[in-house]
Amino acid sequence: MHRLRTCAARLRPLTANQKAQNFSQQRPVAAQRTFQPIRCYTAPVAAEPFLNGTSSNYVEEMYLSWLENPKSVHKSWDVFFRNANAGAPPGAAYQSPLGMTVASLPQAMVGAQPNVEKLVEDHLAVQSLIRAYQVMGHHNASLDPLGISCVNFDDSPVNTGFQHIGFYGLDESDLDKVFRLPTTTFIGGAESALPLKEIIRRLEMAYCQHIGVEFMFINDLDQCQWIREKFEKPGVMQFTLEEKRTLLARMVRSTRFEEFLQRKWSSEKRFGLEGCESLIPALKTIIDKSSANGVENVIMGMPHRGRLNVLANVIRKELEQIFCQFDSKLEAADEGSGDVKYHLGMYHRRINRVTDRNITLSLMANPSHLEAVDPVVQGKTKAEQFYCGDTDGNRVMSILMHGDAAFAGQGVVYETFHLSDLPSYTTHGTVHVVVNNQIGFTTDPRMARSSPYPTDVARVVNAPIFHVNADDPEAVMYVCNVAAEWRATFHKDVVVDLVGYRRMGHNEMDEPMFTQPLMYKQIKKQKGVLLKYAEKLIAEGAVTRQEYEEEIAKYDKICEEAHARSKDEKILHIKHWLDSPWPGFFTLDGQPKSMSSPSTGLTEEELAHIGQVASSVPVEDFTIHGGLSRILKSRGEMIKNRTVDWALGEYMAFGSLLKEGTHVRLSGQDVERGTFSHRHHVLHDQNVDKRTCIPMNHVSPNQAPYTVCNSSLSEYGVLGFELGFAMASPNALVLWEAQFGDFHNTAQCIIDQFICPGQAKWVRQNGIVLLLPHGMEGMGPEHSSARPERFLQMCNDDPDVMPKLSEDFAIQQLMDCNWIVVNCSNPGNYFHVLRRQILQPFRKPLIVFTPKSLLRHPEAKSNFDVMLPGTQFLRLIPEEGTASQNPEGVKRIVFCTGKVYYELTKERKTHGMEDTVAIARVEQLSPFPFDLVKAETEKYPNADLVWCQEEHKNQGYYDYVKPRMRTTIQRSKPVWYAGREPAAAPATGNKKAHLVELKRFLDTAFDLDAFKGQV
Ligand SMILES: Cc1ncc(C[n+]2csc(CCOP(=O)(O)OP(=O)(O)O)c2C)c(N)n1
Ligand SMILES: [Mg+2]
Repeated sequence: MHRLRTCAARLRPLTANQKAQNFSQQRPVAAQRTFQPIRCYTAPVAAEPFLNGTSSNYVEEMYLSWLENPKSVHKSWDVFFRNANAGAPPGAAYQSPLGMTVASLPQAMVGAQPNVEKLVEDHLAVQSLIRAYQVMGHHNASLDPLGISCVNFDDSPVNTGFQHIGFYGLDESDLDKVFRLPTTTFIGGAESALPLKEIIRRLEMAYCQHIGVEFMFINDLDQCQWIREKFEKPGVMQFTLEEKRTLLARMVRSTRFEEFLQRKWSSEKRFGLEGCESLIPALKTIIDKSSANGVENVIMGMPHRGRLNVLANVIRKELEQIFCQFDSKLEAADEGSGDVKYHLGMYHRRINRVTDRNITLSLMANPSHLEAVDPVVQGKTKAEQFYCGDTDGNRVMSILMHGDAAFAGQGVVYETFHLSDLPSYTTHGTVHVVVNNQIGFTTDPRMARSSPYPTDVARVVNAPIFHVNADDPEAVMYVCNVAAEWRATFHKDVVVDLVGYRRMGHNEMDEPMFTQPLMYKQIKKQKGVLLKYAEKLIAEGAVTRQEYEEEIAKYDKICEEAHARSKDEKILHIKHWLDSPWPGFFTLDGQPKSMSSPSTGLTEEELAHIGQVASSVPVEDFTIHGGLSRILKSRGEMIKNRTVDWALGEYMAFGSLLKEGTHVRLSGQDVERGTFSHRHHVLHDQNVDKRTCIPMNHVSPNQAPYTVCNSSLSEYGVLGFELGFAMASPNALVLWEAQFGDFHNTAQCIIDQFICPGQAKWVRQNGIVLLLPHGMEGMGPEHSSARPERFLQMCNDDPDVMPKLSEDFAIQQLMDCNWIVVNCSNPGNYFHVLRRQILQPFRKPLIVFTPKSLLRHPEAKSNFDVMLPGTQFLRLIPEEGTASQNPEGVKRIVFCTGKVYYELTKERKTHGMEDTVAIARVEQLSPFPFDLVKAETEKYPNADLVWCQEEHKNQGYYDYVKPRMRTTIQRSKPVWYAGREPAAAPATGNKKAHLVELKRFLDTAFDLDAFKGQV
């Protein structure tokens, strides 16, 4: 009704001035023609019988057209608009035009003349039909090369096609009638009206051939128009001879590569691309087009299927390097476990032959875990954009490939999509290509997803989805061109769904007929896409058979020659498969440039200066919350007293690194303020909406930028993203903080598959920092444990071997480990370990169990003295009190880590045992400080040894620490346990039980007879 009213208002008589304006105006473009509510609702045109709510749109179309050219509309409408403009009273604007007899009408209009209402209805029907094609045409597209389509639309009616025109109130007699085309279609090309028959034919061509376009859910009119134009305009799908020949050559390479591997290594797994060979020209098209649009760096992620082919024919890894991977006698030259050939990454800079521009292509190494690499690719892409100042993604982009089953099934796909438009995480559009072979291992789509297409997940971010029959390489090339252009134009994600099949089993050894007999009978009959395309081009005269055969022979020869060369390769260098080189960071043979760790301390002035920034508001006229003023004031007091609490310790580390030129990025849920409201890195003006200030960016004029960003509520996606970000450069401190440490388990795949073994599998270092709030504080089973036992269990140091204690033992140990696990008991040590992460000459992941109650604990503060030049991170903090004065008299050393230290010291005081019990804090759990534990145990010859932890016995650190302590003391004494008993849950939900447990294990720790008689 609203639309009718605005339309009616526009039909009011125009003044002479308005008329002049209107006639001289261009016809407004669709984007501008939004229907603003106009307040002239009084125009009483509702009395015109045919101007009902649905017809108003159509009438308005005609009216605008009539304003431009009165002859462009039917004569009856011409009369009507003239009358209406002349101010005809309601109900009187329509007159049967004189002279419009049946005989005088064009043939197409016969029948319509006496009934204008019918004419309007028919036009509306045609509009609905056009819209139906745009919305649902893809249901009728011929997407499946096998013709057995597995897409299930729940029998929803698809009312397109000649046979369904009755649904719209049209019939066969209307087919030759000419209808005006609405502005929401481009099928007319230069024509503004077409006979219905032609309208349908063109819509069928646009929407129901080998391309199915899904886009009408996008809630942006410009974007919809853009897509409509790309697919509806007559003649868009035409290619030059040159383009066709290039496409054929690419198909030859893609197909013959797989055939070559099959011939040479028929019993090796390679997860070939047969049935979806057009993936290669698809990717090449996206890259060519993007390169032409200015992209210089493309970062890709993909699963197993067709990976070797992508390496060979898209990234252009030397073929001999690929072929030699099939040689089982090849010896590994690098340290570490390495990985199978279809997981390795690659980095290559070359000239794009089509655009003649430089392009860097990298394929990220990935684990078997499907889709896990998606956020990692995004993070790496974001970092590359960040470091080259590419704020809109014009120079760096990502391409993600997916399997159909994995794309629909893996939640991380959704998590990654939801990062796509967040300011601190967007990569300004990713092109997704789904290798949709309509099967996942042995499972049919019907059993693998509840949505019609595997791509429906992309709809949540309004990404257009282009389904395309992979057996039509030209259609594939076309949609890939459009996808690349879409990204360049709108900087948003887009999906290409390449519908093909899988000629072999899941891998080349697998028998698919066990489970998909009919599908595979059909596949066996299916002619290969290369052959089909070659025949098409030969028939068209685009190539001769001889040229085609020569192209094949040429590529086969390339393969054969590379194969011969590959036999000379005796050693496998995983280094050659590095996806993220760090030029200049290592020596030429990949070693650290030095093996010393400089002091991580700062001068008094630097500490005071950063402290001052942390306790003030560095911009004018900025009103902060009263509570925050008090926090800043108390920070100021601490700085005056040369002390830091946890938040200030972190501030000192970040601020100083930024000042020294290291980018710092802290990401995670609510990190800007801090889950525990201790951080406050982003200040909010209490009077101006969205006005914020980040004091950390005011430390020094030439400092590196500080990024602190609240993330989406995702762990898997966001941790993967930050890991990728940290991959791009060694000169950044990238930290991910879990809201509570236990939530890291929803990102377990990133931890287990990438962070822990990344260097061993892919010779690639990474300095990511995980901040995991941890501690038993009576908060129940959740929110208590960051699961230290899991991280420690995955450390690669040997519990049973006492390492050689050389001078550079500490740094050598760090160099050899797979990650560093720490639990700092004071902010000074936290400050040092963060700075060490950047100042050490290599990069290792750092896992930090961070405190909760210690954030505000009056004793958990550090003096500037422990942060001055010459000071450093303490891997172990020995007993420094009374007990250390008279070591002979000490009866027990309690080793512990983290917050329980404060509970132990308090209890010791209560028991008056300061001279008989020493307490040592293991701050760096892994790599284990064998040297310092040894020194501490040797210092107290008469003491028994206790490991005390607040966690349950089967959790926490005990299982990791005990064998290493035993090795340190050559098993000369037992290592007793004081802590909670084994349990299934990390903590009790009952506060009282919590306190009883605490008292019990503290009593044990200070009962010198507790372990008497035990062996
Ligand atoms: C997270 C995860 N779960 C299970 C597997 C085991 N797996 C390997 S391939 C595969 C089927 C994948 O199907 P699809 O995504 O369609 O790719 P296709 O193999 O068909 O190319 C499965 C289930 C895996 N690799 N990763
Ligand atoms: Mg599949």
